[in-house]
Amino acid sequence: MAKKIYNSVTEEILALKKERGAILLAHNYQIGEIQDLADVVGDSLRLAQEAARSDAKVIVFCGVHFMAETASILCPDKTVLIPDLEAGCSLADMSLPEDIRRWKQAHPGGVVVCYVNTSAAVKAESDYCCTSSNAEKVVLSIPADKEILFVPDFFLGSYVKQKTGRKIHLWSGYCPSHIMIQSADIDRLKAAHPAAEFIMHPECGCLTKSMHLADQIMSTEGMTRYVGESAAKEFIVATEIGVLHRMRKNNPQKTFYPASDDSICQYMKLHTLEKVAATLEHLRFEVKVPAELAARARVPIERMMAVA
Ligand code: CIZ
Repeated sequence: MAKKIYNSVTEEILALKKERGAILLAHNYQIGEIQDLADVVGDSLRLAQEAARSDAKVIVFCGVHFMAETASILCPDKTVLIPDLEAGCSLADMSLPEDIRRWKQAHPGGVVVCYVNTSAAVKAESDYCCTSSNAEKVVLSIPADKEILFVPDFFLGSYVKQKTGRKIHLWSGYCPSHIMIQSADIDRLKAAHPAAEFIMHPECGCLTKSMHLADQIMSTEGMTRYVGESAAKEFIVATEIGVLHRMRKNNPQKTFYPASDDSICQYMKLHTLEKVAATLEHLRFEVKVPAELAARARVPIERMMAVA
């Protein structure tokens, strides 16, 4: 059959989405063009929940691999597609299931809390999952006499340790995009924009040095909500720069300064409109977590959802 001719890639995506009965989910760190076409833009948890809630049988997930896995775990009957299979996560790659097994052996009785930025295989070895928006709540829900093994993000773990005062062992993983943000960037921007509120993601490598300067430390979902509600007119935003698109779009009267122009996740930026169109046309590339692994990985995710 002859390939249909479309006037633009946008038109092609919208037509194919309808034809396939698909929804398009975009993470807050996606390029603006993808966010603008998405049915839902959000953090990984919100997107996985939307995937589960939706009637659509096909989910095009514009985010990184572990996020598509979480969607597949929560909706095993749906087809979860990712436009570029190379869209991985360096932080998620910093912990492996065998690391967790060894860590648990070294700390018998320890409760493993894994950040959402982990593979399904690591989640399957964990007791609780958490996101940056609920990590504190998840940790506080664990009996106070338990030691906690927090994996893989060192900075989020340090923040939660400080906030909760709990005995937490930290893994030494980090997000290469967030560690691009340095304390010197914050000092310079605070001096240049004294009226701006400074909002910071807990994955930031400068966390411990700049934490006392932050007006808010929160997840990307928390940030996008907060900037709409705050009376402030200017914000210094310390996270991956993709999130500024939604902030600017929803708040045209406000000004947003990225804490660092270098805080870019190259994996998130692998998805393009052309690849989204190809995904819908060929129904490729599926991310499917095998049933036995998914059943084990679902346990810490559901515990997190029950708490948060
Ligand atoms: O859960 C997510 O989407 C991540 C990794 C960060 C955030 O704060 O949204």
